Amino acid sequence: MYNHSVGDGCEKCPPGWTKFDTRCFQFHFKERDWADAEYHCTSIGGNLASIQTTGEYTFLRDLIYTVTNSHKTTWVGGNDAVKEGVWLWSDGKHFGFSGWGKGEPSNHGGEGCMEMNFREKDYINDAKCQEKNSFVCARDADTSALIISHPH
Ligand SMILES: [Ca+2]
Ligand SMILES: [Ca+2]
Repeated sequence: MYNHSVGDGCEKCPPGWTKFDTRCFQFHFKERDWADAEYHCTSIGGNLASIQTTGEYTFLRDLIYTVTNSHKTTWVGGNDAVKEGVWLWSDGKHFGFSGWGKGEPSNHGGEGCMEMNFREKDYINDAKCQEKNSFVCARDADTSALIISHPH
């Protein structure tokens, strides 16, 4: 099943991924620590999701709610595990995010990984990377199909 939205190009997502803007997203219910979650995402051609816009954040909230029927706490791709206070996205995109929950990132007890829906709230938190959460992967939509099926 491909999600093909009119007006945003011809990029497609593989089966099981949901398209938003130019990327494809996939929620994983199985709880893993942050590194194992990122490793799993790379094994299927993506990374843990970065959050580039408030629109993407809202989309992710909705996606998680649709899949789990709750605002389940979920890993996304931000971390400052390499260097305290220097937040990076695991997909290499520039980290310009500022939508943290109040008082976060708190680095409480050495927290280094980003989770959304902290305590099922509309709240982005830094948590200990060893904790196990569901997670959401993202990858670029496939533009090769564009060349084959939609020459222009
Ligand atoms: Ca930290
Ligand atoms: Ca925190």
